[in-house]
Amino acid sequence: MPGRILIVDTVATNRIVMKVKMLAAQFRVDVCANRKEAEASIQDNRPDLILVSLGEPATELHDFCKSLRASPGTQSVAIIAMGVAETATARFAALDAGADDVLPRPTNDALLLARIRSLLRVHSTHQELQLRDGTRSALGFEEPATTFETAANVALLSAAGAPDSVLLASLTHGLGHIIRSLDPDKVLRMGRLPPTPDLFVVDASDPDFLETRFFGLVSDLRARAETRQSTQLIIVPKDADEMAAMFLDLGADDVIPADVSTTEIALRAKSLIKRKRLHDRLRDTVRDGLQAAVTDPLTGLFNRRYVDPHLASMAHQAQISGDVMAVMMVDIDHFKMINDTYGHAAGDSVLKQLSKRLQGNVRAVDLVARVGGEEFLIALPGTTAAQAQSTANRLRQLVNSAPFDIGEAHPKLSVTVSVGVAVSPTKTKQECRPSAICKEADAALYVAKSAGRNQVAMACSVA
Ligand code: GH3
Ligand code: MG
Repeated sequence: MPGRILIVDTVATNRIVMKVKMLAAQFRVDVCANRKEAEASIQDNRPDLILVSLGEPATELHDFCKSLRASPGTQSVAIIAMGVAETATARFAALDAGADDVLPRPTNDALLLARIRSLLRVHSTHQELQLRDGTRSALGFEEPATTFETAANVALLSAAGAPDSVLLASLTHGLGHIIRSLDPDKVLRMGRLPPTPDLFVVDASDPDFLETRFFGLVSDLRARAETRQSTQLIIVPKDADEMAAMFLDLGADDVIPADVSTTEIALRAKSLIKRKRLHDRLRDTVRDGLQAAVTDPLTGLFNRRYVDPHLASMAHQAQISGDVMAVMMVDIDHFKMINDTYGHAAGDSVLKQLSKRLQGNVRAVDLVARVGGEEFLIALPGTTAAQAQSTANRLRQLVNSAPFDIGEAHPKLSVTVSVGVAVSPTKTKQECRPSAICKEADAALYVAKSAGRNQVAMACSVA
């Protein structure tokens, strides 16, 4: 995983040693001796992660972290603070200012590198989600309304089955959420854990316990579709750096030794939940935005924007397999009259019901899309002209056979459709251009309309 690391250290030998380590691990490295230099360097080359040690007074470090977090350009950059005084208060203050982790000196190299890899993973996920969100905005979709924040779901998994009561109490108090205590073996056996926890706190601090059992648990939670996006905070025994590194490489988001204060554990849990929520929100926004981009809000069918690339890939498949594909254009007859006579709402209701009838009576592989006001396109892969003609007639009769409900104020309404059908060229003709097939289907629809409506017409090339 390539990444750009900025080393900020007031001590020259520390800078050199750290630079050698980072270069050996294949990272791109920038080095600065103080905050001012660092700020200039960040302007030129934004790092993915900052390894910072600014000595005393600690306020310099805190101010630096806070300013990075406050700026939109650097708020997601990972920060590891080093050389922080080894007291609970000093560690807490650095984390509270915005550092992602505080590592003591001298550092265990395996742990430091595992920590960096883990933070870079999160950083790149964040960047990717932001990028996609940017694309969503660029496509012109509105910002989503901010939703009400519900209580987080936290699960505590403890080796001994029964949770450490002090830890449970401090998490409950510190997070203000209800914590579910679960048996790790049961979690491994269970297929589902509704509701899916936002955060798993795994208490692996009992030194008598088999760590491999927890390694399996962490990677299993990371691999399952249901819990893949949940965050994981692992509590390991004191001085178990190799174990901590292993957990991070298996996908844990945060690993802390058991001797840190319970307030620090709660603070770290809180920031993991916050990050998970932010990522969930970005993911939902992107998904909803993309969905909105390709669907018609009235009928829920795909729209024209979706049809073009879909037809292109269908045509490509048809060419490879030598199969034919068919395209139908379906248009409601005298729809304007429905609107004029019964109102626009009645027209909308017909459009919705008709969409359901069409969608419910084709195969799962067929695509039904609304491509105009009262015009629908149906693409049918692997379908010959004869099969398409009979499907078109079946759909036409299905519309005509049962009247449409347009509200209590009006009697049920009989509706008819006209259909134009075209198919792709057969194998011998080779090229299959979707736009040409659609054009032929359009022309056939025109023929069906001219011939009196409520009928199916085949394109000239297949008639
Ligand atoms: P033809 O049999 O030749 O297809 O005639 P038509 O009346 O169906 O076609 P025309 O193109 O003259 O009129 C289509 C009408 O569809 C006009 C337009 O106001 C209406 N329309 C387009 N989109 C919507 C919509 O979303 N809801 C409603 N209720 N009406 C729509
Ligand atoms: Mg019409």
